[in-house]
Amino acid sequence: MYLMRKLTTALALSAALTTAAFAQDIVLKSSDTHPDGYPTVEAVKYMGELLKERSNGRIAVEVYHSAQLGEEKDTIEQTRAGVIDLNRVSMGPFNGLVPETRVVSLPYIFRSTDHMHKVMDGDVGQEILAGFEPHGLVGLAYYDGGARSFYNSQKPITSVEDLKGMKFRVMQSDIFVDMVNALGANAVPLPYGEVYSSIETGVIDGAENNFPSYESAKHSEVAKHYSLDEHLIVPEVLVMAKSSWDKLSPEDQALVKQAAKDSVQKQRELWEAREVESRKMVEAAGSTITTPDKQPFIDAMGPVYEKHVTDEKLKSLVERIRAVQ
Ligand code: GTR
Repeated sequence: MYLMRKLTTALALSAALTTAAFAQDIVLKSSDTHPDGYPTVEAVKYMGELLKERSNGRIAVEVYHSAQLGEEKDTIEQTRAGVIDLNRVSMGPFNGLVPETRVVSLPYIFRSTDHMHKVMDGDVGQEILAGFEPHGLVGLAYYDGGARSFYNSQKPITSVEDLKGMKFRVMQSDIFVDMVNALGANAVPLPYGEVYSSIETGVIDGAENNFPSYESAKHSEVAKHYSLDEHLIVPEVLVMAKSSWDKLSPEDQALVKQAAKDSVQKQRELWEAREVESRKMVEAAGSTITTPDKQPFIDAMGPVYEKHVTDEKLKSLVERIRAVQ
């Protein structure tokens, strides 16, 4: 009898635990190419903390940093397939899939980070986020990715002329290929994870990125000449698999959306600090920074706009972005 009672209690207890584990716990798997501690990684972790707290522990986010789930283009496909729930990616690799992302990938489209914030926090930003939906994704929020500039292993760049004939890695998008070609250099589209060894072995002369990426991916070890031409300000985006989103109740969808939104300010603060810190680190480690006159770089972008800004939707987006003060 005693044994029976003990057994029944044990069974009841394990059933309760199982129900709790299966019915209540939602674990969202999230991907990022950057290492632990990077502002985007920390922002998604923070979003996870908010979600856990606000859902009384029912919803958790697990961040797989350092490209553990693959390079960005592959993780985008895995997210569309619902294998990955959340993905923090640059807008660049979306250019072939989501036409709305092309406008923010145009060189010098934003005058400053402040201008970018105003645009992305407003109607245009919302419209671009909505552009992900027909492609199996839900756009949740934008993060900062600073300004991208060229760096290389060969020589300091002080003018557009210095770029002539050099080979630079770009993210996998036709816009970036044409951007580099318009500057008289040669573009090599490659996944992020292949940049270091490609510079080291001389397959390419350099790449282009912001200070935190240049520093954290250690590209600064193999390409010591950084030129602050700031040709791209491409926002980062946090997307969710549409299939994972659809599995959530409307209440949980609202929680996810709000937590993503609330992580934006946190990311911006972390980003601002990391930009300064990374710049100091690379300078201390021997990188030299030149500041070429930007105007000739801007002037050289005419053909890129002529080729890529052809349909009415994109034209009007460009105009609306430029009109934001
Ligand atoms: C970084 C960005 C990454 C990735 C990388 C790249 O600035 O945060 O998402 O796109 O650039 O150049 O591939």
